[in-house]
Amino acid sequence: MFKRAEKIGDIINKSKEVHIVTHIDADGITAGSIAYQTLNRLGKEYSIEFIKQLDKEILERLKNENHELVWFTDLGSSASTDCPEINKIITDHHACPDNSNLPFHLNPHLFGLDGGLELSGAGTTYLVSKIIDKKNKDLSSLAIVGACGDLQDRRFCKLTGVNRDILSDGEEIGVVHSKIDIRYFGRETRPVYKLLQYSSDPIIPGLAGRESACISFLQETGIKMQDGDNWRKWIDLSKDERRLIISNIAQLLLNKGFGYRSTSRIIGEVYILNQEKEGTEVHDAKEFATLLNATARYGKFEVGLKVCLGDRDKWIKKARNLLLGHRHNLVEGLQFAKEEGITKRDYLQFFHAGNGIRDTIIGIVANMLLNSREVSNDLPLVGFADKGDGEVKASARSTEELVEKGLDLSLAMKKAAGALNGVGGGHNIAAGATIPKGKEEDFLEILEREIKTQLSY
Ligand SMILES: [Mn+2]
Repeated sequence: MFKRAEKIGDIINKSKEVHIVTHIDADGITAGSIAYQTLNRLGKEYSIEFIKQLDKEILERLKNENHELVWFTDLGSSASTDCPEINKIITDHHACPDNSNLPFHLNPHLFGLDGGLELSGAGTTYLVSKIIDKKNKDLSSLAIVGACGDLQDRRFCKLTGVNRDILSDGEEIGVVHSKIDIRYFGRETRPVYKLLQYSSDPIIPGLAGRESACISFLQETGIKMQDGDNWRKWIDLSKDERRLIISNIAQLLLNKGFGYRSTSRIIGEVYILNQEKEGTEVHDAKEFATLLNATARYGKFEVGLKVCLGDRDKWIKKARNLLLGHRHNLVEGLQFAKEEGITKRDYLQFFHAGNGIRDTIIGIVANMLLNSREVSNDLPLVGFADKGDGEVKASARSTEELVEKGLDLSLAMKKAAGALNGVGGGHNIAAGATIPKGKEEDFLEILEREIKTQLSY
């Protein structure tokens, strides 16, 4: 892998002008930012664009734009053998075809690693950046944010694989550190009762989704929720208070018959960006990733990019405003999907949001639903959303348990979409596809057949 990264570094060094093409999610934004900063420091001529997915039209346009070099980050692996006219390099971690082991292509899957877990798009891009110049080790913090954005800590409640080496780089130069703490989202910026209310993985029985129950729980535990007019956040609590809450949550889970496996998931590693101010969205890697998800998914590419490049003034304010909208959209989206209703079939469950949920956040909504108490998690969940222009986006989300049983959504979505003249792919636990509108039923049928085959091995 390092040889391949070196080779790609050489290609970059020899080029004068490089155009970066990256994905709109948090991993894509951090990956693109690492590439951007790397080229900036090399004094290259460079530009960047953010796209939802790489399709034939975009490839055709890129070909006509005649860039000296195109650098695909957090995408491009599925199209690595297409359009040889484009002089390109790829640093991606999505599933890739067997014949794509090419000198300009860096992807953990080509080297026997699990790209869904051990290295993200930002991490893969970081490897090239670091090989170009050791000074780029400061960008390791962005690679950690990217890995968290892609939930790469989910299986072991901590980052593993090459992600661990990247973490070591960051710790070595002091830009990031890890610690064991509660894994729920919002340690730094949410009132404690909100952190409990939105808990998932594991869901806290009786508390998740219930604001007043969370408030009573904290009162009964003897935790002061406010400090003057301010709501106390998780980071404002004393060690003893934190310990007490964690043990009471564990007790709740055990009383409800949850086993050690889910109970132990309450705590795990969290990642702190040392140079950021405590209590801001960019101090905790998971919260940073969510802030980024509120930008490019809504077309506000520049906002995410500037925040990654270090702006803590005008652009982070814009990002915070977008985050309010993003939160609102997620809550509405969840509500909308629940009202539409989830249809269960033999090997999958699905909902169709039509125009009710943006195609760029349908995957996040599907994942939140699958982790909520209202939806069973024994079947993968597919969410559809209209994209316009006669196309429909399908986002599929699964669980670690199903992956362990042999489920590979990337393969299944690719096959089902391919059979209908669409495109699909991603990771075994999370994948997406674009298909012609009106073909949803056919798509589900093929997808279901494929899932059945995978699970029966
Ligand atoms: Mn990614």
